Amino acid sequence: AADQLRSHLKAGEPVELFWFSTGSPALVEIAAAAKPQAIMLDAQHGLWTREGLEWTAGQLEGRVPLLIRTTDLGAPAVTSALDAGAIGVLAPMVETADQALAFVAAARFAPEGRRSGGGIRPLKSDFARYYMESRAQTVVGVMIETRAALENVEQIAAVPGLDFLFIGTGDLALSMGEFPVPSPAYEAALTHVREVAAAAGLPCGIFTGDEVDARRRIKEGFSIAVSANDISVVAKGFATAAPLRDTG
Ligand code: 3PY
Ligand code: MG
Repeated sequence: AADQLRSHLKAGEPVELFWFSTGSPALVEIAAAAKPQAIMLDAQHGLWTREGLEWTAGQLEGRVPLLIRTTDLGAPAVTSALDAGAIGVLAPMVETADQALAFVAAARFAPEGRRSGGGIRPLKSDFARYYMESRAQTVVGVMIETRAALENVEQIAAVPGLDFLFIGTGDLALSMGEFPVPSPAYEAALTHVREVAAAAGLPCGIFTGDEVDARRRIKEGFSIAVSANDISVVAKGFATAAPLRDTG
């Protein structure tokens, strides 16, 4: 599953993600039956505990590639995500090349980086094999979602060992003063990030709210988009049950 995701990204083929914030391994299990191309657990804003990451990664192992958006840029956040069994990590709020460089180093074992070896899942059978596979397959992305990141996006995209950029549309709009009603300057910024990524040979992802939005962005040339997130799907599902109460 892991090598598939990496080769999709390398070939510039689109990847549609399911995104999870509620911290529920059960919801992920239900959603995985729909066979998404990859799953993202949001440890930054979501309710994921370390055990939740661990159990969820366990049930997806070998079936669906798992990515984790880390709580922050620190090495402990990266370590707990990858030790749990994620095959890739996404860094929130990266604003400089130095931050991206440190994040990549935390996610990759030596000689490429300085990731610490350990964790229940990596050690459970054959750590030598895990080490080799991780070096070949781990994917590392950073989010471009502030004004400062936009200013530094060329330097960030040039960081060695980076596999993709990913635009946080909500935070970017907030940071640019383009929320809640974005102007053409905001759309131009999205295009600019995508073009900078392409020039650096990197795929560019973007946060989207649903399948329609995801397809539209992929048509524009984005490589990764979010076709469903658990909060919206569950809210929409329950909303359809509400009118029944009015008929009684
Ligand atoms: C954003 O839109 O800012 C994100 O980080 C995606 O949740
Ligand atoms: Mg964000």
